[in-house]
Amino acid sequence: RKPVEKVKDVVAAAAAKVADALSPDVPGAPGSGTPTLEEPTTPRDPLPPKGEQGTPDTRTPTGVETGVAPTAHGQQGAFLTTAQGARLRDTDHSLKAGPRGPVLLQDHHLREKITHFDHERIPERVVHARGAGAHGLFTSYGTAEGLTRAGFLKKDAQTPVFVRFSTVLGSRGSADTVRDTRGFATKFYTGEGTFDLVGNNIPVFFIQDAIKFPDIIHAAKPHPDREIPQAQSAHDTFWDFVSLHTEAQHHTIWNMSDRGIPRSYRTMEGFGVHTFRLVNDAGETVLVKFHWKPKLGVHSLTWEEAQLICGLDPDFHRRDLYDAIEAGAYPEWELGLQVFPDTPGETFAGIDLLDPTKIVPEELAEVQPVGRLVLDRTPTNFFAETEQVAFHLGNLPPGIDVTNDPLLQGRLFSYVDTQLTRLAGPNFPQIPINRPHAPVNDMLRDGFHQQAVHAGVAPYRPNSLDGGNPFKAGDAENAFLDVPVRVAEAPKIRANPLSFDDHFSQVRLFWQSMSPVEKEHIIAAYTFELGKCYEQAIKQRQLQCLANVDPVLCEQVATGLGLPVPKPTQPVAEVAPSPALSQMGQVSPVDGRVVGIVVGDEEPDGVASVREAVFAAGMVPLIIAPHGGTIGTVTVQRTFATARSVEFDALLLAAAPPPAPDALPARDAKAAAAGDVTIDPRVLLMVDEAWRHAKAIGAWGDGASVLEQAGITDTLGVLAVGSGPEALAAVQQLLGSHRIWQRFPTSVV
Ligand code: HDE
Repeated sequence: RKPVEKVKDVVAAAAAKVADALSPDVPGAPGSGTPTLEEPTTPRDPLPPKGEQGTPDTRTPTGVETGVAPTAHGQQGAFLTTAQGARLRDTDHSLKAGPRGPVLLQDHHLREKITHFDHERIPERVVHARGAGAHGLFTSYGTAEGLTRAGFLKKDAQTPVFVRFSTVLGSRGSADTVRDTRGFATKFYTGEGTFDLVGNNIPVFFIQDAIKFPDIIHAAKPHPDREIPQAQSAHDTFWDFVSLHTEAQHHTIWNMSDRGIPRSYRTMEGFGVHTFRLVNDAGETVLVKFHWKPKLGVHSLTWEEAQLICGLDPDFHRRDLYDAIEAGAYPEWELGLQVFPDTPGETFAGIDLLDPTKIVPEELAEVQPVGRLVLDRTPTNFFAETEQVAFHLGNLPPGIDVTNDPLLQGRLFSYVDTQLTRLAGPNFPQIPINRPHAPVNDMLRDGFHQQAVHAGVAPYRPNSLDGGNPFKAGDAENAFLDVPVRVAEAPKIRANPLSFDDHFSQVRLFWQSMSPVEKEHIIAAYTFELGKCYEQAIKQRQLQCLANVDPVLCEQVATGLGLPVPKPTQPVAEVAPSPALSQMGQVSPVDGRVVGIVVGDEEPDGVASVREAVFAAGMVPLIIAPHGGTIGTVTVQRTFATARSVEFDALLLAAAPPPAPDALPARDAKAAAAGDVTIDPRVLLMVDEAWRHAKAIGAWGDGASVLEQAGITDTLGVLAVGSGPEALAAVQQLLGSHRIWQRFPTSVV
């Protein structure tokens, strides 16, 4: 007999012995009688790539095709293999000496599987650890052509991009809706080299010099002893630092405003923060600040919503981004530039353009649109793309250059440095998400995780052995130009320009530009955050800062804290407000807004057509019912057990569902039994919260009686009307203004 058949006999005999040896009371063992779930037995073809998603670029960093099929590591093929491609019979049992062990060291599959698993995690980002990303396309209007030679800003140029949004303070698993600054980092894969615009949703920063970055971050991160609080600035060390290091006060007031709790990444502005220098074909330069303006307007959550969502849906912003893209409501921003003459003083209207704690109000320098960004693709793999993407301010194409902003200069060092640890070595630009789309021909060699098989023997210049390659490019070949700006002749010194000493005038500018409702929110935020501090001295010191900003702000926060109102230590600045800083008064498109529709056990009149109409308006309808499944012809997306008002931008009530006693807490069940409550209390809570958060509420048919029982008699933005379409039309119009602002109290300011 052939040896291979003998082996098969031996294997079969061993298997039979194993089966005999297995104790029948082991679940799933032959003879145990415990049913096992059936697995598919026929291999199938690999799954096609996710809709519209391109395969990773397989070019080496030298631009040469590797020839490796991009799906080779897709883990979607029919047969399970080892990392080396050997097919496997079993991945459920380790190799043992008999069924009762011990496990054998020679089990290479066990060791490979567990060793790889043991090393799956990489260090999270030291800041901006929590994030979500998406792919998209940037289309240039050509309006910046005269200012820069950058090809991606030429008319109609289209550039693929990857954007990562983030919070700053929290760990990778922290909640999305905490009060914090948001990162807005964009990688433009331009044909002339990658351009990374690594910005935030707040146009200023806490510090003026990069050397203070470890200080502000150590102060803002959780306390080193107990590692709490997570993803919060409401604690002593943060307020200790910002009240002492008063250049942080401008950024801080933005955090305390509604900007610190965005409704969605889609409704955030983005800012490059620093001033950059553009250079055109003629070598002429201008100074610019980058702005992203969201198509949907700038909108925020209320503080109560933000807190509730931290518990109810910690992935709220991430989910919102993915859901919007997958529903076809593609998030969109316009890129704009504030343009300033490149004068030797690097100031504009008396504002130092190198001071990253200052803005230039849009009323003084209009934001000029230069292109449009549309995000239309979610990542295929979170780790490979969103986690491994590595941004760096020094990734600049010809036509864009840096300035002497000391914060920017320090950042130029920090990003690559941190990635050396986070992505384990110097070859992270070769990771698919980081690969430039421009052909690469560098002389960087070797290092951990080198993916390229570099040909040639002379990765040095000058050489004769590789024919003198690679050659240096000049103007004609579009080489990057370090703009030869004059460096001032000055002593070597650790100091700031005098203009950097103004720490309060723009804090006041921001405060003065807010509407009364926004001012109320700012007062409440300071009162909350300082109220969470333990040290009286820290609270008093921060109140001292607020006294330099505005007497009403200071007095109100002091009253909330029960502390005396300090006198200002310097005259309160005279400033002209900048209306562009306020979020109120905008009317925005309603795309992707979420409308909850409450129904009962039976399909109410008009619900199906209202649902269709919500879709047709580009919004997202979610039917909320007493139970899952379907109600008549409509499918249920949320039940009274899973829904909470904070998920919706507006609420429509099409029924007055009665309480379901067994689904109620004891107190509500008692009230229901007594006949005091005739509507499910969870619906009443939803309506109450929607009202409190100033959301539009529409009702028709039986739905009107819910408003009555919820005690909502104020008709501001609450509409009981004759039919579903009428209710929707009214609510849709109100949604354009985001909230019914008049519902917030403004008694104080
Ligand atoms: Fe960052 N920042 N930063 N930062 N930053 C990082 O780089 C740093 C600053 C910003 O989605 C780190 O790869 C220093 C301003 C974003 O991957 C690190 C200073 C602005 C992201 C780093 C600043 C930002 C980062 C951590 C003071 C807005 C997330 C992980 C000089 C204009 C990018 C990493 C992503 C990430 C350093 C200040 C935005 C440590 C030293 C100002 C959006 O390198």
